[in-house]
Formats: sequence, C-alpha cells, structure tokens
Amino acid sequence: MADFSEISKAVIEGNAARTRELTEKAIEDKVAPERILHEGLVPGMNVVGEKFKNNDYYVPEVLIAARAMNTALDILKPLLAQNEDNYRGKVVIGTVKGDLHDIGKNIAAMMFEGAGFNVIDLGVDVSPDKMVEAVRENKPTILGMSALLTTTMTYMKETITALEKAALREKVKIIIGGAPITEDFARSIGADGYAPDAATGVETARKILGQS
Ligand code: B1M
Repeated sequence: MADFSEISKAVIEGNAARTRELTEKAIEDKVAPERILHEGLVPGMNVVGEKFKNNDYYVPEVLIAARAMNTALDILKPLLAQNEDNYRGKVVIGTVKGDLHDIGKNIAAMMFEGAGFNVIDLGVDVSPDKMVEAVRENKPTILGMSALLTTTMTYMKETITALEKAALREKVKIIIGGAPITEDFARSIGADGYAPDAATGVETARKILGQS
C-alpha cells in the first residue's frame, strides 16, 4: 500500500529523487495514478503553498518543491493518458501572460489527455496574441487558460477580447482555472466555464460540449 503522506513529505522537502522513487514504487504496487496525484503529490504542494504564504518558505524552496512535483508528474503523465477512451476533441491550454506557474496547468492538461482529449500545451507566459494564433492554427474545441496571480488573471479577459477581434471567439469554448479564479470572475469576463480543480475542468468541458 502506498504511503501517501511520505510522497507529500518528499514534495514538501523538495526531495526530487525521493519523490520519484516513491512515485515509481507506488506505480509498481499498482496504486492508481490518480490517487498518487490527488492523495500524495497535490496535498504536498498545498502544504508548500501554506508555508510560502506564512513566510516559512521563500521562492527557492518553492521552486525546489515544484521541481520535485514536476519530476513525479512526468512519470504519471503517460499513465494518466492511457485512460483515454475515445477522442473527445482538441484542447489548447496555457498559463497566461506574465505568469510562470505551471503545476496546476500541467495537471489540467494531463486530466484532459487522460479523458481522451488531444491536448496542445502552449506552456507558460502565453500572450493573448499567442493564444489567438494557436486557436487559429489548431482549431481546438476548448481553450483552457490558467492564472495563479491576481495581477495576471486580467490577461484572460484580454485574450477573450483578442479572440473576439479575430472573429474566433464563437469558434471555441473557453474554460479557465487557477487559485485566484472564481465562478463570478469567469462569468464577468465571458468565459464558458470555470474549474476549481483539474478534474472539474474535464467535467465542465464535457458538459459544455454536450458529452456524457
Ligand atoms: Co508563486 N505565488 N509566485 N510561485 N506560488 C502563489 C500563486 C501565491 C498565492 C503564494 C502566496 O503568496 N500565498 C502568490 C500569488 C498572490 C496573488 O497573486 N494574490 C504567488 C506569488 C506572489 C509569486 C511571485 C510574485 C513571488 C515572487 O517572485 N516574489 C512569483 C511570480 C512569478 C510569475 O509567475 N511571474 C511566484 C513564483 C513562484 C515559483 C516560480 C517559485 C513557483 C512556481 C513553479 C511552477 O509552477 N513551476 C510558485 C509556486 C509553486 C506557488 C504556490 C506556492 C503553489 C502553486 C501550485 O503549484 N499549487 C502558490 C501558493 C498557492 O497556490 N497556495 C503561489 C499546486 C497546484 C496543483 O494548484 O496551480 O492552484 P493550482 O492548480 C489547481 C487549480 O487551481 C486548478 O487545478 C489545479 C488542481 O487540480 N487549475 C485549473 C489551475 N489551472 C487550471 C486550468 C484549468 C482547470 C483547472 O483549465 C484550463
């Protein structure tokens, strides 16, 4: 049986080697990748967030923890993608301009892949123009935007405005997420959906697209 608290601890301590080792061990022990993610890794990162908020951790410690988390996400990614049942549509996803936080966005991307969507990940610090270009080029069914800073969430609205100007807004459904985002904010900027977590992102996409 996997010791999820040990996985959390390894992330909190920023011990990438241990996080990798425990994640691989849990996979060997046939623990579902979703459980490793939601019961081990994410709770660990939540503690890191609390410590950062309380000034117990500073940027270097947080970066080291994020690296440990991402090491494990790289291992889980192909396993979560294996759950793919059938092709449900295309998702273009990115973290908005000025924002370098990518852990939540990476989890959302993995969940979409695992649910059978074809995902194109634009990475972080994606300007409204780049988002528009990616929508024009890839013709996704869903555009997913992530923002973790109150100073960058405004670029979600700017992206929607840019899509309107490019006459592309009606061609794509928009789902947004990230710690400072709320349902009200999503509605106020004209997004089609808001997701408080990555799994809800997938549910919301399915609902918007009329999929069961
Ligand atoms: Co930053 N940071 N950070 N940081 N950081 C926060 C966001 C902050 C809340 C910490 C705090 O002060 N309490 C604060 C923002 C305050 C605010 O705006 N109100 C903050 C700050 C201030 C900063 C800097 C300005 C610090 C500085 O330099 N002085 C700086 C900004 C850099 C920049 O982006 N330009 C900065 C830098 C960093 C690091 C680089 C050190 C690192 C990021 C590393 C990385 O991502 N590769 C980092 C981290 C790790 C955090 C915290 C601690 C953790 C974020 C995280 O990964 N959480 C964060 C504190 C916190 O959030 N409590 C903090 C775990 C992740 C699983 O959750 O991303 O929320 P989250 O994703 C969730 C949901 O939100 C949702 O699903 C996920 C779970 O299922 N979701 C989606 C997210 N996107 C979605 C998209 C969807 C659907 C769901 O569909 C499209």
